Amino acid sequence: MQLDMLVVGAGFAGIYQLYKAREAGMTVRVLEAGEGVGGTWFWNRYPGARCDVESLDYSYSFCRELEEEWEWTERYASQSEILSYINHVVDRFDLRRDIQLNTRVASAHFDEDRALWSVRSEDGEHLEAKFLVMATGQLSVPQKPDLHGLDDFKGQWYHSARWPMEGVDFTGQRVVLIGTGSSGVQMTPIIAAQASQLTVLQRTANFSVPAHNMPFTPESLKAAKARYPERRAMGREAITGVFLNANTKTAAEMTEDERIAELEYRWKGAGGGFRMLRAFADLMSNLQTNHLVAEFARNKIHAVVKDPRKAEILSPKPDLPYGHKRLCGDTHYYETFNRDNVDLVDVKAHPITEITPTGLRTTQGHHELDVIVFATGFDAMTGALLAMDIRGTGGQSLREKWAAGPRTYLGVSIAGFPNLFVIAGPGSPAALSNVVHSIETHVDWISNFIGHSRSKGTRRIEAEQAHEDQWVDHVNEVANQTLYPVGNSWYLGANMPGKPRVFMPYAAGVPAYRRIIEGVAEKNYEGFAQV
Ligand code: NA7
Repeated sequence: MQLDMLVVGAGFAGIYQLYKAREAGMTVRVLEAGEGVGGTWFWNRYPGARCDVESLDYSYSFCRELEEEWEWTERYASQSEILSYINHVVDRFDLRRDIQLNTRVASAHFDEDRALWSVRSEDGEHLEAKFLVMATGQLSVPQKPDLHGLDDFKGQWYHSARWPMEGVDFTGQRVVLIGTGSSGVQMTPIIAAQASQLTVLQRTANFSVPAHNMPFTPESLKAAKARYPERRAMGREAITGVFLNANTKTAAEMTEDERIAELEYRWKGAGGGFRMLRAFADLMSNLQTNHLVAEFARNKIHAVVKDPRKAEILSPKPDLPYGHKRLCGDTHYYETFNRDNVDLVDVKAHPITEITPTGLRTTQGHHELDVIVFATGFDAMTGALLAMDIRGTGGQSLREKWAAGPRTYLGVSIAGFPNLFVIAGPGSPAALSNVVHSIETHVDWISNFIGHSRSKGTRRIEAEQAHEDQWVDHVNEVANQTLYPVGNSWYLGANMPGKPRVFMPYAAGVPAYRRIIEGVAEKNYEGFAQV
């Protein structure tokens, strides 16, 4: 079958790309590996799974009626509510008929003579399309440590990103949870409330801020919706694509009292979550300012966690800048360590040595267990793309091209891979932003470019190598002016053994990025060969 466009992935990105392609009168199909739509929100069903961007922002903005009719129930939406929303969008715009579920793409090869992408699924189905859009998500391939003995474990084990549909009942169980990123931080209080014993294995202490999640009342939702256009406009001009009431002053421009008041505001009710990252204008560029915020957070942990040993383990070390890893937004995470049935092990100091048939051993001792939960994250940003055998001109494989790290032009296009686009790809600010906003920006831009190409009758549109090289240099240059490229975050691929250490997102922020890609479009898509 030959189509105008094939889209891989039916999460937020693939669904909107389908909508736009349909609107442009193209023949289009979305291929999705899961048995339902939703991408990351389909797979990540672990207890407590919740978005860390507010629901009013973490939603499509392309349709005012959709914004008006959908009733979010909480400030931060749960996984199930987001999945319902996505399904609502799919049905409301009659998109389901062009989404093919249970179809995992194995390969995509560019046929140069015919200027077509030839795509095969793992089941052997073959499809062809002029344009191929990768909407495969940044966090879709789970990372699970290869622990000796797991196959012989007599209990159950689960990964946060492949959670059983029917859920897991931890009542009366002895549980070990490995990993303290967002997934681990969100799960901990919920598992602790059910399990007879929960032991959290932490490798690196992470910064977490109370999310202050709360239900909307009919009045508060109505009031928020009345200001929706203004809210969206503020989000577009915010560095993260979401309004976080950024402080425009640096820490040095404020008095000690003002600094403390600013931090307290962001820690307490009106603040919460990512607002903390906008406490000072120079938080991510000035180490001294950053230390101030980190110290404030460490003091908060010590104030909440009664056992000084646990508090110390939970406190991120001073050499790790605040926000270099994605900040977590929690609900009673630190308080949970005051429970008698919750313990904490520093597995950097006492590494895991093996899984035994009845438990897990660290260099400190053996834990008898019923359940192991891996909240160990993802092969982020490149994992899903490199899982497929993608080949461009001259048979060049993407795996080879990206062997030393991902290279894109503007985070959407790859030299040597014509008519292929990546939504929210490496080299774009998506991972550091409200990703739904970044997705809409990309899909609109890609759709305009494809419309332009179709109206001109060009066969191939493709990033030029020199422009890609310049962009990669620019992304690195910007990253090196920040405190991000420190530590072992998934932004750097450093959570994956053997993955090249490259800072993948574009750190100049959403508005600066949008102005660049709009400028490129205005100059007849500068940096792209169009033949
Ligand atoms: P993250 O944020 O990548 O967190 C994974 C956690 O798992 C992190 O604490 C890791 O420690 C830990 N980890 C990974 N491998 C191991 C091994 N081998 N041993 C012990 N601990 C390990 O993934 P999440 O799913 O929590 O969140 C991903 C994103 O989803 C998040 O940023 C939000 O955007 C939503 P480390 O820090 O690497 O030492």
